[in-house]
Amino acid sequence: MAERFTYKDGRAGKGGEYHQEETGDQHTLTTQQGCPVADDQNSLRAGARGPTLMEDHVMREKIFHFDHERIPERVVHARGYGAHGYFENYECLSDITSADLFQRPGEQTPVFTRFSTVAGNKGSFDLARDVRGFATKFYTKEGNWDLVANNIPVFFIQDAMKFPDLVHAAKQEPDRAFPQAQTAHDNFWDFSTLMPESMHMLMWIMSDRAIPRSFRFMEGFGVHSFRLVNAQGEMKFVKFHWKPKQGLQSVVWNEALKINGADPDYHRRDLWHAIQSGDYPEWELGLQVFDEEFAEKFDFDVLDATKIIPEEEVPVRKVGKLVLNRMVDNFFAETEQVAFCTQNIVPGIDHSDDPLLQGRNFSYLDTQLKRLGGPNFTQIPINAPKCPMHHFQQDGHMAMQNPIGRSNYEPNSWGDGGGPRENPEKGFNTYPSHVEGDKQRVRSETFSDHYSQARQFYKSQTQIEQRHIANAFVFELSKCERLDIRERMVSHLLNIDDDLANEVAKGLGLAEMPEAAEAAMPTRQDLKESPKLSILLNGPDSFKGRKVGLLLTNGADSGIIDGMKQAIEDEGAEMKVVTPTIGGIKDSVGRHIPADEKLDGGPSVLFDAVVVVPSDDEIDMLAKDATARDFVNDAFSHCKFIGYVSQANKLFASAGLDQMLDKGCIPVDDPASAKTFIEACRKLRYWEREPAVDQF
Ligand code: HDE
Repeated sequence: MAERFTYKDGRAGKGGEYHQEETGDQHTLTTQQGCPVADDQNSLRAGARGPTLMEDHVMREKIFHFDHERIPERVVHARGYGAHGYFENYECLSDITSADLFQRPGEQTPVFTRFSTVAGNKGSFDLARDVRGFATKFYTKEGNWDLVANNIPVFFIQDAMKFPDLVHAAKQEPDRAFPQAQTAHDNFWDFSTLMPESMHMLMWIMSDRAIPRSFRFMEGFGVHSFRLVNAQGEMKFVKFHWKPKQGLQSVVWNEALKINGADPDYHRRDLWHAIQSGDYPEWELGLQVFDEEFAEKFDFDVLDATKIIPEEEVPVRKVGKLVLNRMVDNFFAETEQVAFCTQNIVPGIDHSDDPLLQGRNFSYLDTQLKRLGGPNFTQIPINAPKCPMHHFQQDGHMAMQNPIGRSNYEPNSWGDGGGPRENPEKGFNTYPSHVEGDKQRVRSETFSDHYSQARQFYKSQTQIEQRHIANAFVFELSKCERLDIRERMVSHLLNIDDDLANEVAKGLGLAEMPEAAEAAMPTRQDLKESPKLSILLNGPDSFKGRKVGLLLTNGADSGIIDGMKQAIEDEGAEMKVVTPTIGGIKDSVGRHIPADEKLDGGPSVLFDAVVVVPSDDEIDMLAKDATARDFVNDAFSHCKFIGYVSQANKLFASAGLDQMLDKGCIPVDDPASAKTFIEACRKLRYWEREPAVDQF
């Protein structure tokens, strides 16, 4: 079919049989039926001030279509952001899997990745305290493989049967329809404290993992054990990991609250901006491969999605990299309509009997039927495989790819050999694992340790991170109206770590310490710490890809601006100029420096580090300005590195910081010190400051 016109970049436009050359027109507005529109401003009326006529097919069609623009949002993970890219193999993995995409070193497979928050509605803010989805569709030569992952390696529940309850409890409460995009309310904590299996996950979502600096700086985890099967039919279990090459980074909670006000699209904007400016984010695909023998002897059940296998016990083998390098052309068509599904797997990869995974295999397809309106959503370009397809599935709503010819059943004897036919060699074969047992509704005894890994996670964190976890529990539980729910959580924490329980009890002002919760199994004290679970121990030691906000006034020293710009660029970071008005400033040599943000639209929470360069002439004004004071106060209390020239001392004094300046506040009066400043920023935050600014 010929397209009526193409866009400048060669994409096909809307249209049918005719080329634009034939119609000679690609500018005239038309209806969906292709009828040229003469007037798009006025509906058809009987008289200039009379009623609109039913006959107005142009207006009726326009409003009819608008009325039906929305489709149901995802029941969870509604707010998401996606990008295209590729996955490239480092090596051939034929020893462990026959999956075609893993056979040839250097080969690239196209992918689409969608990141998301879980609880909030589509229009909610990005920096909710929440799990992040990290779903990737690999368009392989043997069909689509979807790795539908999260940025946390465990889950709240062990059996899919509890998923609706979990999601109901986490989302806004049904009578009042708030709070939006947050777990800080009674229903969530009521449910989770009644479900001890959620304890390990609660530690993760109370940690800084739940407030990532951006999608670019977080890990991804397939969560469940999957299977890899090689050409000889040998099976190994595997856990999938994504490791960000940019390093791990999170924000602090007070910062997250403020970012949500300053830029609710903070994560979206970050990904958009990085990709559009050619700074393509990369993740390495890591495999934790283990066999049945390991599974038998491991401390926990590898089918229990509330458990990890520490990387120190089964190292992560990095087998390739994911590069995201192209934003979508149209958000709705791609990011909104993409349909990930755990049941989309390819020969060489298989499911395990994890009861959560088994439930997921039903849920995704089911929910997508409703969301996308019929069984043919696999024909939407973002969902369609890029490999050849031959099947006899037909008809249904919006069927776009319709078979030609007479045969629509298999076997048949029409045409050349009567194909397509099944192919036992090439086709997907389920791994023939041996299972037997009575049909019953039970939970395996091997799933009953709910506290040991929660403790291991907590113990593996640095002191700063441990304090963030305690603070997060206190914040969330302080939003619960019911005292008994707050107490119940502390009773669980007593089974995890006494110090943590005490900190939280103190933070909540509990009059008495409750009894420890009854535990199905005692908490193991002997699990080794796993440093890989800490964000701070796995930082990038680089400031690449980060942003520095330069607060400038008229007359700011040109040498310092230039030196800083150079040092920032040399590091692969980015400089953003913040000035009192959006018109920018004139620096000390009269040069116009354009602004990226006006001061009140560019608070310091939007930057990884800040530099304050006022002039003698304008420092008094700046020191009186409440927004400027917030700028430095927030940067300071969020433990950011602050570069400053001596004029800024007046601003620090009016912000009440002059007596508190520490080694994270670095004078940059000498242009050569810009380099030292940026080198210091590689630590990302000056955490040593935190005890001084966090008193409760
Ligand atoms: Fe999901 N999940 N999930 N989930 N999930 C959905 O599918 C579900 C779970 C994850 O960007 C839904 O198309 C059940 C774990 C991501 O489009 C739904 C259970 C993990 C996304 C669904 C889980 C995930 C979803 C909603 C427990 C990490 C967003 C819309 C048995 C490994 C994908 C949709 C995207 C989305 C069901 C648990 C990741 C309702 C029943 C564990 C990243 O089908």
